[in-house]
Amino acid sequence: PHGTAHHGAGPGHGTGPDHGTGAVVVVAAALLDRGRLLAARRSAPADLAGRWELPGGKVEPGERPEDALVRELREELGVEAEPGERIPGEWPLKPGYVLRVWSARLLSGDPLPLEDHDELRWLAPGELDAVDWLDQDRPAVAEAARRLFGA
Ligand code: 9L3
Ligand code: MG
Repeated sequence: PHGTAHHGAGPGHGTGPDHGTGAVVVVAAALLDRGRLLAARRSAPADLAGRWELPGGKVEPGERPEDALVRELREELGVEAEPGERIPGEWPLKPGYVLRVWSARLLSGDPLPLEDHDELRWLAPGELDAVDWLDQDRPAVAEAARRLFGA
């Protein structure tokens, strides 16, 4: 809504494809409510189904990553959320895709697995190992937990 994003603005200001590396940025939320972190179990595609992730998805061309995060949480979970800090780091996904994570606060709604997930769990800080995270998400969750829970 505030004009055109700059090319090459660097991390945190990607416009779909990251102009530094050419990789598509996938944003995911460390969504917090009442001191717990939301984990979502993927229902698709087949090779990822049954594994748990931080919810999110691909940034669209021209879209700001924080806006993509809000859109994905609305589409996938039916909630309104407010992005907070970027969790430092970037984690490789399949070739050509990288994962970046933001903290987010639940503003309204009760998350439901509306799209791409078949189960949700709110994890207390001591429960973060209770689900089978995607390999790709494991280091991102660990870093988010360090930042957000001091774990
Ligand atoms: N992915 C991995 N970890 C995550 C998310 C949100 C996504 N926390 C991977 C799964 C897909 C790709 O990124 O291969 C695109 O995600 P989506 O648009 O299918 O959610
Ligand atoms: Mg998704």
